[in-house]
Amino acid sequence: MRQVTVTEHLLLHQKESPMATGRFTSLLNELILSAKIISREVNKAGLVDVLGLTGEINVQGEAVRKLDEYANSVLIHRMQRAGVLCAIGSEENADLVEIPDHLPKGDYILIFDPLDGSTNIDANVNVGTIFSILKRKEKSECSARLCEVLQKGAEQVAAGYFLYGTSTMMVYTTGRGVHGFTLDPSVGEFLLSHPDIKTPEKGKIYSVNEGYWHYWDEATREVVDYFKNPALNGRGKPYSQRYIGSLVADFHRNLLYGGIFLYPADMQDPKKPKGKLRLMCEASPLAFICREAGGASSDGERDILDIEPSELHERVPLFIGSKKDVAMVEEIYRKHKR
Ligand code: P6P
Repeated sequence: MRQVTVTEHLLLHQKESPMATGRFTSLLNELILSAKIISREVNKAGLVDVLGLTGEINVQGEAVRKLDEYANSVLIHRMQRAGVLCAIGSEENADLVEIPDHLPKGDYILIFDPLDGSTNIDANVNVGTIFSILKRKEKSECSARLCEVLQKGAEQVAAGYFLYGTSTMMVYTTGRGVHGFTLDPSVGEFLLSHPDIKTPEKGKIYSVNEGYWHYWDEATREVVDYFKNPALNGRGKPYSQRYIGSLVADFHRNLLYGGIFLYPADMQDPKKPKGKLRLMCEASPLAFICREAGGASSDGERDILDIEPSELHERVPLFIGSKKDVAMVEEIYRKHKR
Protein backbone atom coordinates (compact mmCIF):
# COMPACT_ATOMS: atom_id res chain seq x y z
CA MET A 1 0.00 0.00 0.00
CA ARG A 2 1.39 3.43 -0.97
CA GLN A 3 2.44 5.37 2.13
CA VAL A 4 -0.33 7.89 2.88
CA THR A 5 0.04 10.25 5.85
CA VAL A 6 -2.95 11.54 7.84
CA THR A 7 -2.61 15.02 6.36
CA GLU A 8 -2.42 13.65 2.82
CA HIS A 9 -5.41 11.39 3.50
CA LEU A 10 -7.43 14.27 4.88
CA LEU A 11 -6.71 16.38 1.80
CA LEU A 12 -7.13 13.51 -0.70
CA HIS A 13 -10.19 11.79 0.71
CA GLN A 14 -12.03 14.63 2.34
CA LYS A 15 -11.33 17.31 -0.24
CA GLU A 16 -15.01 18.04 -0.81
CA SER A 17 -15.53 17.88 2.96
CA PRO A 18 -15.71 21.05 5.04
CA MET A 19 -13.27 19.21 7.31
CA ALA A 20 -10.37 19.50 4.86
CA THR A 21 -9.82 23.10 5.92
CA GLY A 22 -6.37 24.17 7.04
CA ARG A 23 -7.74 24.92 10.51
CA PHE A 24 -9.05 21.39 11.05
CA THR A 25 -5.86 19.90 9.60
CA SER A 26 -3.74 21.93 12.00
CA LEU A 27 -5.93 20.82 14.93
CA LEU A 28 -5.48 17.19 13.92
CA ASN A 29 -1.73 17.70 13.52
CA GLU A 30 -1.50 19.17 17.03
CA LEU A 31 -3.37 16.11 18.35
CA ILE A 32 -0.98 13.86 16.43
CA LEU A 33 2.08 15.62 17.88
CA SER A 34 0.60 15.25 21.37
CA ALA A 35 0.02 11.54 20.75
CA LYS A 36 3.62 11.05 19.60
CA ILE A 37 4.88 12.67 22.80
CA ILE A 38 2.51 10.60 24.96
CA SER A 39 3.39 7.42 23.05
CA ARG A 40 7.08 7.97 23.75
CA GLU A 41 6.47 8.26 27.50
CA VAL A 42 3.94 5.39 27.62
CA ASN A 43 6.36 3.11 25.78
CA LYS A 44 9.04 3.58 28.40
CA ALA A 45 6.64 3.42 31.36
CA GLY A 46 8.00 0.07 32.40
CA LEU A 47 11.44 1.65 32.71
CA VAL A 48 10.33 4.58 34.85
CA ASP A 49 11.70 3.08 38.05
CA VAL A 50 14.96 2.05 36.36
CA LEU A 51 15.31 5.49 34.74
CA GLY A 52 14.28 7.09 38.02
CA LEU A 53 17.20 5.35 39.73
CA THR A 54 19.55 7.06 37.28
CA GLY A 55 17.93 10.39 38.14
CA GLU A 56 16.41 10.58 34.64
CA ILE A 57 13.81 13.30 34.24
CA ASN A 58 11.39 13.82 31.36
CA VAL A 59 11.80 16.33 28.53
CA GLN A 60 9.90 19.06 30.38
CA GLY A 61 12.52 18.90 33.11
CA GLU A 62 9.90 17.57 35.50
CA ALA A 63 10.23 14.58 37.80
CA VAL A 64 8.39 11.72 36.09
CA ARG A 65 4.82 11.65 37.33
CA LYS A 66 1.62 9.74 36.74
CA LEU A 67 1.25 9.17 33.03
CA ASP A 68 -2.37 10.24 32.78
CA GLU A 69 -1.52 13.58 34.43
CA TYR A 70 1.43 13.84 32.06
CA ALA A 71 -0.73 13.03 29.01
CA ASN A 72 -3.29 15.58 30.17
CA SER A 73 -0.69 18.31 30.58
CA VAL A 74 0.79 17.62 27.12
CA LEU A 75 -2.63 17.79 25.45
CA ILE A 76 -3.71 20.92 27.33
CA HIS A 77 -0.44 22.75 26.60
CA ARG A 78 -0.56 21.99 22.88
CA MET A 79 -4.31 22.45 22.42
CA GLN A 80 -4.31 25.85 24.16
CA ARG A 81 -1.83 26.93 21.50
CA ALA A 82 -3.50 25.28 18.50
CA GLY A 83 -5.18 28.61 17.74
CA VAL A 84 -8.40 26.98 16.45
CA LEU A 85 -10.23 26.13 19.69
CA CYS A 86 -12.78 28.06 21.73
CA ALA A 87 -13.20 25.35 24.41
CA ILE A 88 -11.24 22.42 25.85
CA GLY A 89 -12.78 19.73 28.08
CA SER A 90 -10.72 16.95 29.66
CA GLU A 91 -11.80 13.84 31.57
CA GLU A 92 -9.14 14.85 34.12
CA ASN A 93 -10.49 18.37 34.71
CA ALA A 94 -13.78 19.07 36.51
CA ASP A 95 -14.44 22.25 34.47
CA LEU A 96 -13.58 23.48 30.98
CA VAL A 97 -9.87 24.24 30.63
CA GLU A 98 -9.21 27.98 30.22
CA ILE A 99 -7.58 29.16 26.98
CA PRO A 100 -5.49 32.21 28.06
CA ASP A 101 -6.84 35.48 26.63
CA HIS A 102 -3.61 36.30 24.77
CA LEU A 103 -3.73 33.04 22.76
CA PRO A 104 -5.62 32.98 19.41
CA LYS A 105 -8.91 31.09 19.32
CA GLY A 106 -11.18 29.49 16.73
CA ASP A 107 -14.57 27.79 16.47
CA TYR A 108 -13.69 24.19 17.32
CA ILE A 109 -14.45 22.56 20.67
CA LEU A 110 -12.24 19.67 21.81
CA ILE A 111 -13.24 17.14 24.48
CA PHE A 112 -10.81 14.35 25.36
CA ASP A 113 -9.89 11.54 27.71
CA PRO A 114 -6.10 11.92 27.80
CA LEU A 115 -5.14 8.40 28.82
CA ASP A 116 -8.05 6.03 29.21
CA GLY A 117 -7.21 2.78 30.97
CA SER A 118 -4.12 4.27 32.59
CA THR A 119 -4.44 2.04 35.66
CA ASN A 120 -3.34 -0.79 33.34
CA ILE A 121 -0.02 0.79 32.37
CA ASP A 122 2.03 -0.96 35.08
CA ALA A 123 0.91 -4.28 33.56
CA ASN A 124 1.96 -3.16 30.07
CA VAL A 125 -1.65 -3.28 28.87
CA ASN A 126 -2.79 -1.08 25.95
CA VAL A 127 -4.12 2.38 26.85
CA GLY A 128 -5.63 5.11 24.70
CA THR A 129 -6.46 8.77 24.12
CA ILE A 130 -10.03 9.47 22.97
CA PHE A 131 -11.04 12.79 21.35
CA SER A 132 -14.26 14.43 20.24
CA ILE A 133 -14.43 17.57 18.07
CA LEU A 134 -17.49 19.83 17.97
CA LYS A 135 -18.04 23.33 16.55
CA ARG A 136 -19.58 26.32 18.28
CA LYS A 137 -22.87 27.41 16.73
CA GLU A 138 -22.33 31.17 17.09
CA LYS A 139 -19.20 32.88 15.74
CA SER A 140 -17.27 34.69 18.46
CA GLU A 141 -13.71 35.67 19.33
CA CYS A 142 -13.89 34.58 22.97
CA SER A 143 -13.88 31.25 24.79
CA ALA A 144 -17.08 29.21 24.51
CA ARG A 145 -19.38 28.91 27.49
CA LEU A 146 -20.32 25.46 28.86
CA CYS A 147 -23.82 25.74 27.35
CA GLU A 148 -22.22 25.96 23.87
CA VAL A 149 -20.09 22.88 24.60
CA LEU A 150 -22.86 20.55 25.82
CA GLN A 151 -23.87 19.18 22.39
CA LYS A 152 -25.17 15.69 21.59
CA GLY A 153 -22.85 13.22 19.84
CA ALA A 154 -24.67 13.59 16.51
CA GLU A 155 -23.30 17.16 16.36
CA GLN A 156 -19.66 16.01 16.35
CA VAL A 157 -17.65 17.08 13.28
CA ALA A 158 -14.89 14.56 14.01
CA ALA A 159 -13.89 11.91 16.57
CA GLY A 160 -11.04 9.49 17.05
CA TYR A 161 -8.65 7.70 19.34
CA PHE A 162 -4.96 6.88 19.68
CA LEU A 163 -4.17 3.38 20.89
CA TYR A 164 -0.78 2.88 22.55
CA GLY A 165 -0.02 -0.82 22.24
CA THR A 166 2.19 -3.18 20.25
CA SER A 167 2.16 -0.28 17.82
CA THR A 168 0.67 3.18 18.18
CA MET A 169 -2.46 3.62 16.08
CA MET A 170 -4.75 6.49 15.25
CA VAL A 171 -8.35 5.85 14.18
CA TYR A 172 -10.61 8.78 13.24
CA THR A 173 -13.70 9.83 11.34
CA THR A 174 -15.00 13.16 10.02
CA GLY A 175 -18.28 11.55 8.96
CA ARG A 176 -16.81 10.09 5.75
CA GLY A 177 -15.84 6.61 6.87
CA VAL A 178 -13.42 5.41 9.53
CA HIS A 179 -9.70 5.29 8.79
CA GLY A 180 -6.83 3.76 10.76
CA PHE A 181 -3.20 4.86 10.71
CA THR A 182 -0.18 3.20 12.28
CA LEU A 183 2.80 5.18 13.59
CA ASP A 184 6.04 4.35 11.81
CA PRO A 185 8.54 5.36 14.50
CA SER A 186 11.39 5.32 11.98
CA VAL A 187 9.88 8.29 10.13
CA GLY A 188 7.65 9.62 12.94
CA GLU A 189 4.55 9.59 10.72
CA PHE A 190 1.16 7.95 11.08
CA LEU A 191 0.69 6.00 7.82
CA LEU A 192 -2.66 4.72 6.46
CA SER A 193 -2.92 1.06 7.47
CA HIS A 194 -6.69 0.44 7.82
CA PRO A 195 -8.61 2.38 5.10
CA ASP A 196 -12.38 2.58 5.42
CA ILE A 197 -12.88 0.29 8.43
CA LYS A 198 -16.26 -1.52 8.49
CA THR A 199 -17.40 -3.56 11.49
CA PRO A 200 -19.30 -6.87 10.99
CA GLU A 201 -23.10 -6.56 11.35
CA LYS A 202 -23.16 -9.39 13.91
CA GLY A 203 -20.19 -10.12 16.15
CA LYS A 204 -18.60 -13.08 17.88
CA ILE A 205 -17.15 -11.36 20.96
CA TYR A 206 -18.75 -9.76 23.99
CA SER A 207 -16.78 -7.56 26.38
CA VAL A 208 -18.12 -6.91 29.89
CA ASN A 209 -16.83 -7.10 33.45
CA GLU A 210 -18.84 -10.11 34.66
CA GLY A 211 -17.61 -9.41 38.18
CA TYR A 212 -20.53 -6.98 38.54
CA TRP A 213 -23.13 -9.73 37.96
CA HIS A 214 -24.69 -9.22 41.38
CA TYR A 215 -24.93 -5.44 40.86
CA TRP A 216 -27.01 -5.81 37.65
CA ASP A 217 -30.79 -5.80 37.30
CA GLU A 218 -32.69 -8.71 35.73
CA ALA A 219 -32.72 -7.17 32.24
CA THR A 220 -28.94 -6.68 32.21
CA ARG A 221 -28.36 -10.25 33.35
CA GLU A 222 -30.61 -11.45 30.51
CA VAL A 223 -28.60 -9.30 28.05
CA VAL A 224 -25.28 -10.78 29.11
CA ASP A 225 -26.75 -14.31 29.22
CA TYR A 226 -27.95 -13.88 25.59
CA PHE A 227 -24.35 -13.63 24.33
CA LYS A 228 -23.29 -16.70 26.34
CA ASN A 229 -26.29 -18.84 25.37
CA PRO A 230 -25.81 -20.91 22.14
CA ALA A 231 -29.56 -21.61 22.02
CA LEU A 232 -30.43 -17.90 21.94
CA ASN A 233 -27.65 -15.93 20.28
CA GLY A 234 -28.06 -17.20 16.69
CA ARG A 235 -24.48 -18.54 16.57
CA GLY A 236 -25.11 -22.00 18.00
CA LYS A 237 -22.12 -21.40 20.26
CA PRO A 238 -21.20 -18.82 22.89
CA TYR A 239 -19.73 -15.48 21.90
CA SER A 240 -16.11 -15.37 23.08
CA GLN A 241 -15.67 -13.30 26.23
CA ARG A 242 -12.81 -10.80 25.83
CA TYR A 243 -12.27 -8.00 28.36
CA ILE A 244 -9.00 -6.10 28.58
CA GLY A 245 -10.36 -3.49 30.98
CA SER A 246 -9.08 -0.72 28.71
CA LEU A 247 -11.99 0.77 26.76
CA VAL A 248 -10.06 1.85 23.66
CA ALA A 249 -8.37 -1.56 23.35
CA ASP A 250 -11.63 -3.50 23.82
CA PHE A 251 -13.50 -1.18 21.43
CA HIS A 252 -10.77 -1.34 18.75
CA ARG A 253 -10.60 -5.15 18.76
CA ASN A 254 -14.39 -5.45 18.53
CA LEU A 255 -14.50 -2.81 15.75
CA LEU A 256 -12.14 -4.90 13.61
CA TYR A 257 -13.37 -8.40 14.49
CA GLY A 258 -17.05 -7.76 15.25
CA GLY A 259 -18.58 -7.83 18.71
CA ILE A 260 -20.12 -5.76 21.46
CA PHE A 261 -18.71 -3.86 24.43
CA LEU A 262 -21.02 -3.49 27.41
CA TYR A 263 -20.69 -1.24 30.46
CA PRO A 264 -24.18 -1.38 32.00
CA ALA A 265 -25.57 0.68 34.83
CA ASP A 266 -25.00 -1.04 38.13
CA MET A 267 -26.00 -0.58 41.74
CA GLN A 268 -22.48 -0.83 43.16
CA ASP A 269 -22.14 2.91 43.61
CA PRO A 270 -25.32 4.95 44.23
CA LYS A 271 -23.37 7.99 42.99
CA LYS A 272 -22.98 6.29 39.61
CA PRO A 273 -26.43 4.84 38.76
CA LYS A 274 -25.56 5.22 35.06
CA GLY A 275 -22.35 3.19 35.20
CA LYS A 276 -18.80 4.45 34.93
CA LEU A 277 -18.18 5.71 31.41
CA ARG A 278 -18.54 9.34 30.38
CA LEU A 279 -20.85 10.48 27.58
CA MET A 280 -18.88 13.36 26.06
CA CYS A 281 -15.27 12.14 26.22
CA GLU A 282 -15.78 8.36 25.83
CA ALA A 283 -19.20 7.16 24.63
CA SER A 284 -20.01 9.87 22.05
CA PRO A 285 -16.70 9.85 20.12
CA LEU A 286 -16.65 6.04 20.00
CA ALA A 287 -20.32 6.04 19.00
CA PHE A 288 -19.57 8.38 16.05
CA ILE A 289 -16.72 6.11 14.92
CA CYS A 290 -18.85 2.99 15.36
CA ARG A 291 -21.80 4.37 13.38
CA GLU A 292 -19.47 5.44 10.56
CA ALA A 293 -18.06 1.89 10.52
CA GLY A 294 -21.57 0.41 10.17
CA GLY A 295 -22.06 -0.38 13.86
CA ALA A 296 -24.36 1.07 16.51
CA SER A 297 -24.37 2.28 20.12
CA SER A 298 -26.98 2.66 22.83
CA ASP A 299 -27.53 3.34 26.52
CA GLY A 300 -29.96 0.41 26.43
CA GLU A 301 -32.81 2.54 25.11
CA ARG A 302 -31.45 5.51 23.10
CA ASP A 303 -28.80 5.92 20.43
CA ILE A 304 -25.78 7.38 22.26
CA LEU A 305 -25.49 10.03 19.52
CA ASP A 306 -28.97 11.37 20.35
CA ILE A 307 -28.35 11.96 24.07
CA GLU A 308 -28.20 15.65 25.01
CA PRO A 309 -25.55 16.04 27.76
CA SER A 310 -26.71 17.93 30.84
CA GLU A 311 -23.20 18.20 32.28
CA LEU A 312 -19.60 17.87 31.05
CA HIS A 313 -18.88 14.61 32.90
CA GLU A 314 -22.29 12.97 32.53
CA ARG A 315 -22.01 9.19 32.78
CA VAL A 316 -24.00 6.80 30.61
CA PRO A 317 -24.50 3.04 30.32
CA LEU A 318 -22.74 1.96 27.11
CA PHE A 319 -23.54 -0.85 24.66
CA ILE A 320 -21.49 -0.39 21.48
CA GLY A 321 -20.39 -2.47 18.49
CA SER A 322 -21.99 -4.71 15.86
CA LYS A 323 -25.39 -3.36 14.82
CA LYS A 324 -27.39 -6.58 15.30
CA ASP A 325 -25.87 -7.18 18.74
CA VAL A 326 -26.75 -3.66 19.94
CA ALA A 327 -30.27 -4.07 18.52
CA MET A 328 -30.69 -7.27 20.57
CA VAL A 329 -29.63 -5.46 23.75
CA GLU A 330 -32.29 -2.78 23.14
CA GLU A 331 -34.93 -5.46 22.39
CA ILE A 332 -34.27 -7.21 25.71
CA TYR A 333 -34.42 -3.94 27.69
CA ARG A 334 -37.67 -2.97 25.88
CA LYS A 335 -39.21 -6.33 26.78
CA HIS A 336 -38.43 -5.74 30.47
CA LYS A 337 -39.94 -2.25 30.39
CA ARG A 338 -43.35 -3.45 29.13
P1 P6P B 1 -14.00 -1.82 35.29
C1 P6P B 1 -10.48 2.16 32.66
O1 P6P B 1 -10.39 2.54 34.03
C2 P6P B 1 -11.91 2.41 32.21
O2 P6P B 1 -12.24 3.74 32.32
C3 P6P B 1 -12.10 1.93 30.78
O3 P6P B 1 -10.94 2.06 30.01
C4 P6P B 1 -12.49 0.47 30.97
O4 P6P B 1 -13.30 -0.02 29.92
C5 P6P B 1 -13.27 0.50 32.27
O5 P6P B 1 -12.80 1.63 33.01
C6 P6P B 1 -13.04 -0.75 33.11
O6 P6P B 1 -13.84 -0.59 34.27
O7 P6P B 1 -15.09 -1.37 36.23
O8 P6P B 1 -14.41 -3.04 34.49
O9 P6P B 1 -12.64 -1.99 35.95
